[in-house]
Amino acid sequence: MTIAVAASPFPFPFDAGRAALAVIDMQRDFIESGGFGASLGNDVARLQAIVPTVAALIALFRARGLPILHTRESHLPDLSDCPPAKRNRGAASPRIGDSGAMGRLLVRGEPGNAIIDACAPLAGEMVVDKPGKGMFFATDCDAMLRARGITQIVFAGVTTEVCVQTSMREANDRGYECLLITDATESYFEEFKAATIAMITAQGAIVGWATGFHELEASIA
Ligand code: TIU
Repeated sequence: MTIAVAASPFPFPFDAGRAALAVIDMQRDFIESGGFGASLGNDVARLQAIVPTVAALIALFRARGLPILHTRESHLPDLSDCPPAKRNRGAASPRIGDSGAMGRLLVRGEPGNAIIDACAPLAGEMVVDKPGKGMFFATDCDAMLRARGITQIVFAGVTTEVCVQTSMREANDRGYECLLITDATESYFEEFKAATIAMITAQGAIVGWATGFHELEASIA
């Protein structure tokens, strides 16, 4: 059974039996000072503002007993999964793998690579480490979701135009229906968030749908 959730560009046909929440990269590396995002010169305070809404969205899915998948952008300590083309990018030093205030930047297992406490996964929830910006590249995400019968993905997390949008586009091409929760995602650049929402919903939901947390909550709570 589907529930019509008010969304742009038209109602999203939410089916609780086929839906999962993907929480993208709510990690200290992007949200706290001293992490990877801050090392690139970004203002991490913008991202901190959405934490309560992301936590509420996670709580909504938990209350409904619906599956949740958390991702972490991370690299192996030997950086064998970090191509030089990625490591050498970015005007600023330090780079991925260098030491920062919360350990080595964007390296798996380091304090800064952890998901923030407010969004921490519970036992039984899916947690995926991904070396790319998209959640499907070099991960088991597709198999994990298909094994659970998931064909719809509700997206939250950071950053809107980088890892969230890349993951949403990857999901769309794999046949998933995608719904972005606009107040549960954020960018370091206000204009990039707005542009992302506009471009994914354009052309009749060419990549997917967008709605606010309260619209989803009102429909499925
Ligand atoms: N820099 C930036 O905006 N984002 C990333 O590098 N990764 C994610 O979006 N997770």
